[in-house]
Amino acid sequence: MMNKQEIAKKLDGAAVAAQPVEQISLSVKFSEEEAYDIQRLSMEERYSRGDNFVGLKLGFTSYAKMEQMGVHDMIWGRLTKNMWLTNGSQTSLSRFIHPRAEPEIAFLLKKDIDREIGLEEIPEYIESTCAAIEIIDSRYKNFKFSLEDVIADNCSSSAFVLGEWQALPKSLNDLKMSLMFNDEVKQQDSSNAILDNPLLSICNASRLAAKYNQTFPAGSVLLAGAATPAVFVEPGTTVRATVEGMSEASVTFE
Ligand code: OOG
Ligand code: MG
Repeated sequence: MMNKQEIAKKLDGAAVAAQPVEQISLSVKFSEEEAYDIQRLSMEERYSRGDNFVGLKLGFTSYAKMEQMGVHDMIWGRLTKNMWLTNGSQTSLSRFIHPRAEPEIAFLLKKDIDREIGLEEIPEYIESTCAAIEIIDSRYKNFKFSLEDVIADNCSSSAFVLGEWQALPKSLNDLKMSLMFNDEVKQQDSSNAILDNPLLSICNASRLAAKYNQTFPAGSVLLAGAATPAVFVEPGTTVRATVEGMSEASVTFE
């Protein structure tokens, strides 16, 4: 029977080698709380190699994502410096197992979040916003997992790209969001798909910060979660995420 540290090392090893592993929950039962411990331990492996925490991501904040993956609870994971790809850059598919792209909205924190905050407090905490691409790459075979499995696996996060930061508008509702592969629209929905209001992702992140006794420091990036289902990336694809009124995020896979 593997302990939490062993599971963390196994998942970290799968990410480093870009080789998938069996779903952990098929052989070991563990709780949601234990899953977050495993996530923290596996991220500590990365930090010990010189990588750094730069922010957090929420997952399953839209029905489209919940339905696609069969998981119906909001989750959160950690983003690191090595996951951050320069907007407009090229990256090699070989560092991933079976990457999928999703269109998101990102926020930049201007003040530490260490307690639950309400919608009316958001301008005090958020510096700016932008369009984003998240590249998810489950370390599990066939992208199959339970809620606990995916939390332990840092919520499938593997890379992200940010468009240009811009001032936070009063509302982020009713904005058309698209995911494009080489100018072909692969997915499209309204920003309302994210929690009915993408700004609520900030309140939800603050609730999680309070629940897990975490501080999300000023300067952190927050990914609000995908508005649409994720799409497998193929070689030779320029992936673009657009949010109406914002500059796009793009990355090319070789
Ligand atoms: C889990 C990550 C979900 C999102 O934006 O909803 C996520 C997965 O789908 O593998 O990042
Ligand atoms: Mg995502």
